[in-house]
Amino acid sequence: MTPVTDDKLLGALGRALHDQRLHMLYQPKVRLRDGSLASVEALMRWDDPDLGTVEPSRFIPIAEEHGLIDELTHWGLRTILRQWLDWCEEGIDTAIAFNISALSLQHLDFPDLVERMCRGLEVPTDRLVLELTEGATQPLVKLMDTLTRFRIKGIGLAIDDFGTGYSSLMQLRQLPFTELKVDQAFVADVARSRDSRLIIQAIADLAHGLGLSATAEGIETLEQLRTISELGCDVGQGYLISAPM
Ligand code: G
Ligand code: MN
Repeated sequence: MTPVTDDKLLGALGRALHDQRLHMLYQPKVRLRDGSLASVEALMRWDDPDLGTVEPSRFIPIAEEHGLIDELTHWGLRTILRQWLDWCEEGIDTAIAFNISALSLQHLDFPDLVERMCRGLEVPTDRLVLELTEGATQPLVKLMDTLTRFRIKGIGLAIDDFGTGYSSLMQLRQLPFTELKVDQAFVADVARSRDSRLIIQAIADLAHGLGLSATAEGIETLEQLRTISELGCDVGQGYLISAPM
């Protein structure tokens, strides 16, 4: 297939949003202690009739760059909150984790907007977890302000892909996160690499020391599952447990 230009992708993304052709998949995160459902992570998917499947890693940066990210975020939030209501009616009461662009956090009224959306649909705010990728994109003080507003409203905050970006331990200590997600690169290596095992154990200890739960993502084998449990992770997520569905 010929490579698609950003411009073409941007146009197609705008139309896909407008025509409601994006959808959401959900991947369970389970407590390693007893296998119970801790939460589900919502993952955006875009299957375009002309372009085929476009990965979020491709279309999110373009949406961020060209001013479509807020619309995408609002669509995502509406979608997961409605999904939560459907599940609730079926008797499934789970927290839903949603990936947030650092750009969305720059709007000071974003926490209020999220709360209003929850209220509007009568979804308790404590059933929502926002996953943020590490990396300082704005001054710590401002980030602290925004994140604290979320926590006051009862919304959970996970730091995603931890250990690969420029993780600032200072940020981790100061910001009010509730969950730390060990990047899947460490999990992928866990059987072969003593270093990765040491790092996962250290991250899990760090998380617990700071009062956060530690989640390992990208678990694909039984051996990885066993090892990350032994290293102290609380929650697991990955194809072995369930692919996004
Ligand atoms: O950045 P974040 O951790 O939110 O991205 C999760 C991505 O990883 C999703 O695109 C999801 O489909 C993918 N994923 C989920 N479980 C696994 C897994 O077990 N192995 C691999 N390689 N990818 C996974
Ligand atoms: Mn995530």
